[in-house]
Amino acid sequence: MKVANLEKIREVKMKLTRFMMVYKFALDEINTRIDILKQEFHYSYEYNPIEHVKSRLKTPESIIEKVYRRGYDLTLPSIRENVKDIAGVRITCSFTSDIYRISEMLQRQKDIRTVEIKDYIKNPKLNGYKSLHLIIEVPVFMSDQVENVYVEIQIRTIAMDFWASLEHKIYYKYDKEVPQYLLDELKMAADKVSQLDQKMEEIHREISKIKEPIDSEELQEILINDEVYYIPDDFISSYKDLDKKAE
Ligand code: 0O2
Repeated sequence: MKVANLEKIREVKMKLTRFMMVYKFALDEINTRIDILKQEFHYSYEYNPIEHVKSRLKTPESIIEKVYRRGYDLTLPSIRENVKDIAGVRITCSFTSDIYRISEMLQRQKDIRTVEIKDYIKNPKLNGYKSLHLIIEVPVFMSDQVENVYVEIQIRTIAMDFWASLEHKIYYKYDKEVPQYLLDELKMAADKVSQLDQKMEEIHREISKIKEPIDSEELQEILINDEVYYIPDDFISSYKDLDKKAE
């Protein structure tokens, strides 16, 4: 390889590394916020609405494929403005109501700007695909400047995720030409997924009405990071005063 070419590769590599790094930081930022929401829910309500979180950076090949497909300019400013899913996070929840709860909690954060919402749950795709997609913009504080970075967040239930993973595999197995009978079967499976999600939500609502028997000793314990903190009686007897001071 010619020296001039090596120089060019080095320069592209440097520019692309810095470009991609910012998206990695945006993912770190969002993952931390999701983790805080998850922990807060766990401590406050003893309930975890988030089953798992996965994040990924779009590969340079996949970025270029989208740029060509959509006819964008192959420059970094154009990619930054047009390809809004370079940083992607997928949140899997237990129930449909959790999806909207998580989505609102994220969008309410003051420094997050909601750019776009695609609600494929209220308006599923024709093949049966369901998921809530948000494009948000999050600030990333670099050493010399703040960069506002687009992140795509997909939020779905475990059942929706199960369906989407299988559909994705089938789609690529058949090189995007899936036989009609399989498309029909997938659509039927998607309807079953919706029924299952609805049923699970109903059962969840029913069981959350049931109050568990309370042990007062245990109730006076706070468990944080596997550490048990005991609430002194004085805190409880002066609770009203404590509350007033906090107002
Ligand atoms: P990857 O590797 O998952 O990121 P486009 O990005 O141009 O394809 P658009 O309109 O910009 O499409 O975005 P949209 O509709 O919000 O969907 C983008 C992503 O949602 C896809 O990313 C998939 O992850 C998921 N998705 C959308 N429709 C379907 C579907 O019918 N089946 C499945 N399994 N997933 C879907 P990418 O870019 O395809 O890939």
